Amino acid sequence: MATLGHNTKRLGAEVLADMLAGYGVTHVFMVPAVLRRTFAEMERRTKIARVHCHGEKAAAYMADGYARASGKPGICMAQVIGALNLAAGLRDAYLAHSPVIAFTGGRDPKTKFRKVYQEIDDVPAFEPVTKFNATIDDVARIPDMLRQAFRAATSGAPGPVHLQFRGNEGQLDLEEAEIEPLVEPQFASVPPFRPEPEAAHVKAALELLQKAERPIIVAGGGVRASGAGRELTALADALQIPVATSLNGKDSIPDTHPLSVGVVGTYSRESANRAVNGADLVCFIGSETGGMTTHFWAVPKIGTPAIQIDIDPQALGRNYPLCASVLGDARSVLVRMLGQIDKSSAAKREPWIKEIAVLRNDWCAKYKPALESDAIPIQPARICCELTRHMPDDAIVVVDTGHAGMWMGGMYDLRKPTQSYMRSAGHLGWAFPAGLGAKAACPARPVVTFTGDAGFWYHIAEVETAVRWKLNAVTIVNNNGGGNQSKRGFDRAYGGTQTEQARELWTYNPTNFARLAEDMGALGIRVERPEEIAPALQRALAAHCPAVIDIATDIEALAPVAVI
Ligand SMILES: Cc1ncc(C[n+]2csc(CCOP(=O)(O)OP(=O)(O)O)c2C)c(N)n1
Ligand SMILES: [Mg+2]
Repeated sequence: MATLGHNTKRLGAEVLADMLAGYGVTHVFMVPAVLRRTFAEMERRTKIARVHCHGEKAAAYMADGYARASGKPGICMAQVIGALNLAAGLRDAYLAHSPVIAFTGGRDPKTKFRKVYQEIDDVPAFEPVTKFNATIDDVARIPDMLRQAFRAATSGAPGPVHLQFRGNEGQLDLEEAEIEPLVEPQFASVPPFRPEPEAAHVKAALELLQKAERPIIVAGGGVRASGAGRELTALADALQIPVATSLNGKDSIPDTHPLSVGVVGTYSRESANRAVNGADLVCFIGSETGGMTTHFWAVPKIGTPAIQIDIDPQALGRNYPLCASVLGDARSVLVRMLGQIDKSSAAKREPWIKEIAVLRNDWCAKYKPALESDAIPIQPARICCELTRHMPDDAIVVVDTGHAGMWMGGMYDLRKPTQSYMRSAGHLGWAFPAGLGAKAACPARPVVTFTGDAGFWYHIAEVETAVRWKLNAVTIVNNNGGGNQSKRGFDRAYGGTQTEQARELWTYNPTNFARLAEDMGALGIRVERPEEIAPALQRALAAHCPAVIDIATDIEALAPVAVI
C-alpha cells in the first residue's frame, strides 16, 4: 500500500478514477447508483465513458465483450440491490476466462445484520464466478485492492474479479486517506507474463509431434488470449499438422487455411470431428479439454495419445492421460518449438494431409446446398455463407449460444487472421450486449453480432443504450419466431413428435425487430429474401448508428448435430 506520508490526503473517488484511467480503461458499464462520487471524478479528471445500462447482467456482458475484444479488463458495476444481477453476468466470463472486474456496493460493519434496506450478504454468490472475490472496507485499501484486482483478472488463465466497496452504494469512495493512484501497466491487459516452458518438456512434446503420422492440434481460447495465432499457423505449416479449434479459439487460424478443419466438439464442423477422431496424436493448446470442445470426451476418445500445452498447471492432464505436457504461455511455447523443429519430419504426413483435404472438400460439398440455399423463409446456413463472403477483413464477430453457436461455429468461415470471433460460453442473450462492449473497446473495427430471436429478447432494452452511447455495432437477428434449438428436445420429451400445443413452450408472437430498433433510434432493416442479406449488411456497416438486421428465417431449420 503506497502512502505519501506527508499529509496529502486524497478522496477515494479521485484515486479510483485516476487509477482506472491509468490502467487505460475507456468505458465502464453500470446501473446506478454505485460509486457516484467516482463517476463525478471520472467526468472531471478522465475521459472514461460511464455507460449507463438498463440492466446489470447486460452491463456485465458488455464489460465481458469489451474484455474479450481488447484483452483489457472490462469494468462493470452495481449497487447492492443489483449485485446478484451483476454476478449472474459474470458466469459467462468465468467460463470463457475473460478478465472482467465487477464493483458492487456492500455492507457496512456499523449496520450489517440490522435489516438494512435492500441488503443481503452478496459476497458468497460471487465465489463460484470469480478468481478473486474481496471486500474493501477501508478507503486506504482502494489502491492495493484495485491493483490486485487487475493482477488477478489478467494473470495466468484470466477470469473475473469482484470487489465490494463498503456502503450499499459504495460510499467508501467519499472518504479520504493518504493514498496515491499507483498503477501497474503490465496488468492493464492480457497476458501480463509469458511464462517460458521447461526446455526438456518442449523437446519431448515436439519429438512426439514430429514422430506422429496423423497428428492434429486442437487450439483453444488460450491461444487467443496469448495472441499466438500466427505462431500456431507457422508451426502447423512447417510440420504439416492440421488444426481444429474450440469454439472459444475459432479465430486462432482462418478457416480458409488448407490445414484448418474447423471447430471440433459439440457445436462443431463435421470435418473437425472426423479429423480429430482420425488422429494418432492430439495436441491441445490453451484448451480446457472440456465437454463442449470434446463432445463430452468422445472427440477425441479418452485414450487417444495426447499432448497438452497450457498456462494453468491444473489443466494439464485433467481429462486426457498425456504423453507429454508443457506448462507455459502458448506463444512462448510455440516460439520455442519453432526454434528447433525438424521440417524434414513433415514429408511422411502427406497421406494424412490428403485425407484432411478430402474431409474439408466433403464438408463443403455436403453443405453447399444449405449454404447457398435460395429458400424463403431464409435458411440460417445461407446467412452464415453471406457473412463469410461479406464480412470486412478487420471485423469482430460476436455470436450467441444455442443454434446461433452451432450455425456460426460450424458454418461461418473466418477468411483472414485479422478477423476476430467471440462466442457465448453458454448463456443465451450474451452476444448482443457483448457486441456493444466489443464496439466500445474497438470503435474503429466493424462489430457484427449474430443472435437468435430468443437471445435478442433478453437484453433488447440495450438498443436504447447503444443509441445513447453511440455503440454502433451491427446486430443480426436470426428471427424464426422461437427458440427452435428446443425443438429436438421437446420432440424427444413427447416421445417422438411433440403436440401442436407443445410449441407454446418454445415459440413467441411474430415480432419485427427492425421496427422496434427504429423506434429506439437505431437503424432497423428487415430482410425476408436471401439476396437482401449482403446489401443489408453493407448498409448497416456504413450507418453512423447502431443497426439491427432482422432476418426472417425458417423455424423448422435445425443445425446439424455433432458427428462422432
Ligand atoms: C441463460 C440460458 N437459458 C437457457 C438456455 C437454453 N437455450 C439454449 S438455446 C435456447 C433457445 C435459443 O433460441 P434463439 O436464440 O431464438 O435461437 P434459435 O434456436 O431459434 O436459432 C435456449 C432456451 C441457455 N443456453 N442459456
Ligand atoms: Mg429463434
